[in-house]
Amino acid sequence: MSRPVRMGAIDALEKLPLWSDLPGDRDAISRTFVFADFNAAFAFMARVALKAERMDHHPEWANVWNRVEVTLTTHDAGGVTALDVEMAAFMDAAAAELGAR
Ligand code: H2B
Repeated sequence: MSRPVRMGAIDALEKLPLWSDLPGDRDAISRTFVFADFNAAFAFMARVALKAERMDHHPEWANVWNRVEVTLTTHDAGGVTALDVEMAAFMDAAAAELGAR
């Protein structure tokens, strides 16, 4: 499968108002999701995990109880691509459905 070319965090963020440019040297975007409890946070992660497998595109993330910290970048491209925008938009929609703030 051909992989998308790098667009960079700045262009990606024009489409993703809830995301930020990851501090530091890596071309990546990040968002922290906060849910009501662990159950909602883990439901979010389960939905995203299935999406990640379908896309063959996987987030870097960490979970502590009701909080999920996400970094998206395309390792194969060395930076942010359309795959990250698609994944970020999917996460935004799933998180909204699950009542994230
Ligand atoms: N996820 C992310 N975020 N970036 C990648 O470049 C990537 C991936 N590549 N998941 C995939 C898997 C690749 O390693 C496999 C071999 O297709």
